[in-house]
Amino acid sequence: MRFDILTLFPDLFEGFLSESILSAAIASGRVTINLFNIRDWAHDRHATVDDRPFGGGPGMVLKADRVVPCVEEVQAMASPGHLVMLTPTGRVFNQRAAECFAEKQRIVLLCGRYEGFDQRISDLLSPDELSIGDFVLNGGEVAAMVVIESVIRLLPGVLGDEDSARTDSFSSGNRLLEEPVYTRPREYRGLEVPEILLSGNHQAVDAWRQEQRLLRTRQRRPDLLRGGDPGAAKDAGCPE
Ligand code: 6GU
Repeated sequence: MRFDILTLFPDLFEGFLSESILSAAIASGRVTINLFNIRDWAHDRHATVDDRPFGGGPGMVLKADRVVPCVEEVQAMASPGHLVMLTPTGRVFNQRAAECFAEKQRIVLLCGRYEGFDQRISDLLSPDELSIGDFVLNGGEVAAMVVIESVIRLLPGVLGDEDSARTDSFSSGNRLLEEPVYTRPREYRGLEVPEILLSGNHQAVDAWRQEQRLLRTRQRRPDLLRGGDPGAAKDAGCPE
């Protein structure tokens, strides 16, 4: 799978991409990641990528005449990828969208900064506009890392334990939060590991775990048990 990242801050990705699971996925050839600096498409003397918004107001706007040629040239380097624009005004990314993205050959991630992208970038390129939640970041880079990490860990051979990704909370077959887990020591600061986990009775352990998942979900995320609130925000799901 190939990712192309278009950003004004390619250096932000260095530490992220050198993390062990990601760098192993890259080293094994399962994943290729290319970084492009949008500023390289600014050919004026000051390498301008942004400008003041028409109509006034705070902040700066990313210029269409820098971003559009950048996306077009990067897309033309190979069979065009699924174009994702990271923006707080997009549909909300979720595990279902990650599962869909994991089926794709190539994803192109466009990261913005400042007040936003000139609207004509979306009008011309029709990207899949994605947000990672209802909070504001300084730019799309951290959101792009969220997308990349959640997708790569679903690719075959990337995680050591094959079914650890499939049993995750929010994966297609599982709409419950995960149960509490414990490891040694059996007692820490007066807190004991639940007796049932030490019983050696696998059936009883499985039953306890399932009950804990339900309890936790009912307490913390009752929305997950209602199976989707019709009034809720539009989430990303599967694009086309
Ligand atoms: Cl994708 N970008 C920015 N700037 N802020 C966000 C976001 C994206 N998702 C949530 N907040």
